[in-house]
Amino acid sequence: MEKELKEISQDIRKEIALCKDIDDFWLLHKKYLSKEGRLSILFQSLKKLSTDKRASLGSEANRIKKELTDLIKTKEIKVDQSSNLDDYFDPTLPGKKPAIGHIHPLTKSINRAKMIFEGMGFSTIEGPELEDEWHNFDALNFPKDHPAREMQDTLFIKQKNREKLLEKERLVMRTHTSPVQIRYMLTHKPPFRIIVPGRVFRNEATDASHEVNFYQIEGLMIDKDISVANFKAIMENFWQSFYGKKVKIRLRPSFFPFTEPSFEVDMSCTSCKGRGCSVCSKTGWLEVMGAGMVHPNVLKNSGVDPKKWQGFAFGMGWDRIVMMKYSIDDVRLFYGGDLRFLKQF
Ligand code: FA5
Repeated sequence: MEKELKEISQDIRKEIALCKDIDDFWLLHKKYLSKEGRLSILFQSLKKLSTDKRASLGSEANRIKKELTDLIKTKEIKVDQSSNLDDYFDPTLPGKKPAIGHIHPLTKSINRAKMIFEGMGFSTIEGPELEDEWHNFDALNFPKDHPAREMQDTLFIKQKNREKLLEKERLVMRTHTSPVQIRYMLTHKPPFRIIVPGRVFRNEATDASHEVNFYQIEGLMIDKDISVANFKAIMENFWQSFYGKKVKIRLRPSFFPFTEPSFEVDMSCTSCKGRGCSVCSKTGWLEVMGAGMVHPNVLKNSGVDPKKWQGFAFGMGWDRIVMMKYSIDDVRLFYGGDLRFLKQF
């Protein structure tokens, strides 16, 4: 019995070292100190001993039991404090609100524009931001070496022996979404009714209404008998749905190599209510889009017979359209990453 008492004492000490959490200690208690535990069984067998032996062995067994119980308790408290405090979960505390991002105002409003145009039978198409000169200029009837190519402040891509490359090999950051008209017409059969939202790039100085990269939404509608009247009707429908009210616009004759006739659309500046401010360069009007009837050369370059098909195209300066919706007084706010601005949408 003395031997067994010694063994129990050694076993407990070994097993304590392996205890990692409260559950392990609970099992240890059960194994040695509970009613059916090894120590309790040993105490029961003491009864069978002679009075003398029971007295000496009993007091030794009691001493070991106390020592082991204290040891387990001390270790148990240590493990409890070190391992479990961090994991402690108080269900009564109010929860932490997770930080959730939200859609950028330009993307959000592009999604709205897509819905409106899709309701009028337009499909949404995308094209590459890194474009070649042929699609960005030549196919759109920009004369070769003509200053019109420079009118869009092009960002040309550095390439080895660039001057020896063909137009289809020379790369630029697309200056407008119009090249996607060509890509679409070359690969589809008329009639066409598409919009092309996307980012465009220009090498120009920034101010309240000019950015180096900004968004455009291109539109193209080609059919047998489309006229400027159709353009006006589609745009009026769009403005009405997008702004939820009538907006004041004016059409000015203009020039684009890819449309004839061409015009530009100005909108009464909502930032200053037409009185004149930095957004509209003190004119009370902000140019929001270019448009016109698609030039026959552009249709020919895209494999479409201009004798059979005709229609209009437009390119909206999307940032400015959104600025007019929310009376935003600087286009650069869209790209500054200032959460105080972005959280308002
Ligand atoms: C074009 O880009 C033509 N591709 C539009 C077009 C398409 C005309 C189809 C005819 C047919 P423009 O360079 O004017 O045109 O740009 C169109 C619109 O983009 C402008 O009316 C203006 O609202 C916006 N825009 C132009 N430059 C900037 C800029 N730096 N920052 C923000 N918006 C700009």
